[in-house]
Amino acid sequence: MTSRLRTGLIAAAVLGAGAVILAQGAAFAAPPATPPGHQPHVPADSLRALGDAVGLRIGTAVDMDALASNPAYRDITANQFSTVTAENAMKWESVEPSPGVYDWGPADQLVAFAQQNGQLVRGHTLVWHNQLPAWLNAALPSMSTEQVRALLKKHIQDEVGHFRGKIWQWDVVNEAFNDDGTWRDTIWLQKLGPGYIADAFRWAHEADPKALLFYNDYNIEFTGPKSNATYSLVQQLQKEGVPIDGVGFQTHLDTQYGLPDLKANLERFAALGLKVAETEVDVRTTLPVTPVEQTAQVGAYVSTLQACLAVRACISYTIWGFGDAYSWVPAVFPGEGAALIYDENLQPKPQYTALQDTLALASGAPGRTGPHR
Ligand code: 9MR
Repeated sequence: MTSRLRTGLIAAAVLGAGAVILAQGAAFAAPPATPPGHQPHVPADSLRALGDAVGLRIGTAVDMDALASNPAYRDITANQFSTVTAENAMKWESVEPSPGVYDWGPADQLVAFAQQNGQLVRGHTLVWHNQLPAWLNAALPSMSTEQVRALLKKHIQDEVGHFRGKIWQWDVVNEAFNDDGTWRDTIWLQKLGPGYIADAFRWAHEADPKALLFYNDYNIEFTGPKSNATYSLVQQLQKEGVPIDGVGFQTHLDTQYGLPDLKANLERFAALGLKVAETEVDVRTTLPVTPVEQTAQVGAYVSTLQACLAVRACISYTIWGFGDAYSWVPAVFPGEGAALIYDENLQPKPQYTALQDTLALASGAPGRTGPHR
């Protein structure tokens, strides 16, 4: 089957599945009146206002340069979203450019912006193999296990401590598995063994006992070895009494690879007593975008949002930026892009309208009334 044909079939399947879920939701009583927005000026048809009505936080990753320089970007960030994630500003290379010298500036600006606009902050990310400072990459290989342990603990506790009380969800550990479910061979695994994950959660919890602590990864939306490995990890952590609160499903999708069985996957993690969240949603396709591909993109946005709406433990739906001009995709997947919900000129695309409609239609869905969790 050609990939184009496959895309079309997927789109049709998604739209069909959507109709079923919406029909189920419509059978339930209308929710109480929408709680007042956090800001008087939030438009009633904004994603955040529509999300408020169904108790779901709608989020975006934020590019701090765009936030500082582009008023339209700033307005959309404030008006459309009720939670924000630092796309890069809280990563280790951003916050500790030289050993022991912290630069909290951009991350603090994001937290201040969020507070001004009644938004909650997802902290991203404390332990990762990417975007480590150059000085750290150079130093790590010759460090002893004890030194690496002490350094990682200090990083986590300094950062979580700096933002104590201001972060809703922390991505404590990011992308620890390979797609086949084996441990990713990171410097943390090499130096500390897999126990670094439990330690990271314990250290983060000590520094901010109220923050929700998440494990976050991609390609765990699909049932399979990676999702199963994550499930086993979480069960093991729970057995050991490690303070883990949730799992973040990044949800970076591509129209040519079909759709994940996300709802079932969210449900099985939720059944462990965890929160779940979609943390980095985007849906890329080959450029230029054909009508069929755009239909598939719309379908994927709708189905990922419906999966979250259908699972009570799913507390936020975050897209990885909103304007195509700022997306990470074209630099990493040459020839692909258009993954977000606003175009290069920050005009809303059909993907945006589809999210609006999906939220509006979800008002009668079970468990989707009342205040945010
Ligand atoms: O969007 C981020 C991009 O600006 C950075 O250059 C890139 C570096 O690896 O990281 C991107 O964000 C990633 C996120 O932190 C973790 N999941 C995958 C995201 C896309 O690569």
